Amino acid sequence: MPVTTTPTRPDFYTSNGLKIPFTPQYFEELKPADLSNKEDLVARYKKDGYVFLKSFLNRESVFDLREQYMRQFDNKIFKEGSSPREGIFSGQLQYKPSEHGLPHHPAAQFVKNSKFIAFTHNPRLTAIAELLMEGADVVQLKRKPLRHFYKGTNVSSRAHSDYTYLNDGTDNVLTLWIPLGDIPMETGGLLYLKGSNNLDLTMLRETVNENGEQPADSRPISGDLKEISDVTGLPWLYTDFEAGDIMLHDPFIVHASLDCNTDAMRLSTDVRFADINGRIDARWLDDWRGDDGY
Ligand SMILES: O=C(O)CCC(=O)C(=O)O
Repeated sequence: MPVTTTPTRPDFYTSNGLKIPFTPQYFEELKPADLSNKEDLVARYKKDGYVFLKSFLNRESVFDLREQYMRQFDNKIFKEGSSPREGIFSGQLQYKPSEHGLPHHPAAQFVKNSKFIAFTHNPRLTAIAELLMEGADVVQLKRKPLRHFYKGTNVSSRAHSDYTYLNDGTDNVLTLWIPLGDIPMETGGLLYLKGSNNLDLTMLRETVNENGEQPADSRPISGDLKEISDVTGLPWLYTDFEAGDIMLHDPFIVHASLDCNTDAMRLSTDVRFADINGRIDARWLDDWRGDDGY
């Protein structure tokens, strides 16, 4: 069982190195849903664009997978006296963050590993996706990104909505975000912009870009989470994720991650389901690679 303590919060967090103050204006705590109340789950998903389920998966099975992944790396990346299962960073990188998921990188191999495939095909994951997609027959998309972030790199997921990346097919798609280990806020917790499932993203993009940022990749909205919150007046929903927790979200809600600032490395995957009767975006039919450009 995880040891739950009340964390001491800093004055601010960072995402991609940019500060966002930890105040009620910018942050609101995410509330878990009750798995036994199926009607409420479906209603919440429709209204809020997400459902948060605590301890949905077996904690040790999550750490088993974490260990399998971490064992592919040289011992030098692990802090002396720690185990690959814990995944505690020594401060010495084996691969640059920009190499993540390239064909020679362990992440690109791992998404084809039978243990990863078995984990992501857990029938309970399919069943909860089917429930929230209101009984649709669903297919799991083969492309399942694996994210691995380290302390001190200031690399995290910029604010985006999933449909931007899946827009050549049905929008009846659901994402399951699975932390592969404990991911409290300071390890790079995922954040959801409250109510952004109903937001006009075109306007938001224009406003944010007018305020200065002209990124090379136009798909993410911005790395500046404070600015997004200032522009929309919406707070970011947060929690300290524990191994076994899952998030389910629709393709429109805006989400982003904080920087990893702990020795514990931040590992997660995204598993997506689409309505089998819709057109499936062909870019998502093959294994994820860090350089596939999608
Ligand atoms: O794990 C993360 O940081 C977010 C991943 C994500 O949102 C995505 O792949 O769409």
